Amino acid sequence: MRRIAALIVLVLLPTSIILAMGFNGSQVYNYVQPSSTVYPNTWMLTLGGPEDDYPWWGIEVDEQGYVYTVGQSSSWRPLGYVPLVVVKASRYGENIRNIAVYGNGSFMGRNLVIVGKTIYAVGQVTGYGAGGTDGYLTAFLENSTVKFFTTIGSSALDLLWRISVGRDNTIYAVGYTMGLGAVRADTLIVKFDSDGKVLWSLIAGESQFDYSWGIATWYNSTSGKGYVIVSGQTNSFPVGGGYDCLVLKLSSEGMLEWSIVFGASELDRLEEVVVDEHGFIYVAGATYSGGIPGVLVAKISPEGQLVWITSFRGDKGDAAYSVYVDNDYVYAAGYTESYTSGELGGHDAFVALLDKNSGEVVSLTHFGGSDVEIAYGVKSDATTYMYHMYLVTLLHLLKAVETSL
Ligand SMILES: [Ca+2]
Ligand SMILES: [Ca+2]
Ligand SMILES: [Ca+2]
Repeated sequence: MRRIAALIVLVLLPTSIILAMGFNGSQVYNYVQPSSTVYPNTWMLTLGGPEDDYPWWGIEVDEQGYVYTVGQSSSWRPLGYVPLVVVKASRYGENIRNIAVYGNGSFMGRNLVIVGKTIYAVGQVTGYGAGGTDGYLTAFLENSTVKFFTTIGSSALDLLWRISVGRDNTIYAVGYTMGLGAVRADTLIVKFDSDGKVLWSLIAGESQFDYSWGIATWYNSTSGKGYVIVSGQTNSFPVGGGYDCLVLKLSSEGMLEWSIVFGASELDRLEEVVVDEHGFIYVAGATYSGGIPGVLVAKISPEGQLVWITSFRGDKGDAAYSVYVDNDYVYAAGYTESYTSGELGGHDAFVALLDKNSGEVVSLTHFGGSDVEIAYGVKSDATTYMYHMYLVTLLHLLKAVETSL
């Protein structure tokens, strides 16, 4: 990375400007589809109204096994604007609580983490901040108390896409900016304390478009050093052609440790990144061939060496949006048009399990109906050997699925 610059950019707003409230499922369409012969050991929760309602990348499973996702609703607009919506479900698929965070602008809820009882969410907002679309971080409780709301951005397009928790409950967020001194688009990384104060922020990129979508943290207990890893795509540093995959590793102080770019001749991009307990990095995204995407998953050593790359594709489009790692497997989730069968539709969500050491695909499960289903997030609960993923259709805010392996 030839150009990486620290900067201080923030616009702080009083927390009272935005509001939150709970609502129950009776105010929207809401149903749980129980286990069936088509999907044994599976539940599916759908929440939404007559307009478009989306979940995005965020999925969390807390210590009690409750599942949380974040998204936005066009069906339910308290002040006329799209709110951020968090949906809480039990591990059996019951809708426990829904929380809307709203104000005089539209909130896209892209990702969330839960620290103790506080829900932290990032995304992009209009009507607040420095102009146009800005990124934001907000923290709130299940009882709808907003703890803080911080925007970050410029008069141009700025957004925050994913977050990760670091040591001492620090929050790292990643997105991209087209202002703040960026050349075209540049990666934007921000570190906040647990009260939403910006500790540092930086942009990274070069002359062309540089986007980052994923972020993960890792603490090396031997050295006592913390790290943050970011994944995305760049065409400022072409190695294969078109966009190539980008991974940056920085210290918790925001100093660049290393960066790598890899890819083939067409569009290659990385979405999410996770780190295992030994500091190995797993990324998932898409690699195109003949204009058709295929699934891309890779493992990278703590020193920045590629350990393995697995890509698989059918004759139609397949891509991953999410990756997770536990003691046994790497999980990649996304959508598939190639690996569908039977009464399932032509555009289904999938979860693939890969061997951590070899990258070999151990299994692939797909799920969906006749319409479009996409898995945007995946988490596993290794203690009971279940995995959770959530899916989206055009009309449904949440479809969470739990399936035994
Ligand atoms: Ca802006
Ligand atoms: Ca750039
Ligand atoms: Ca490429």
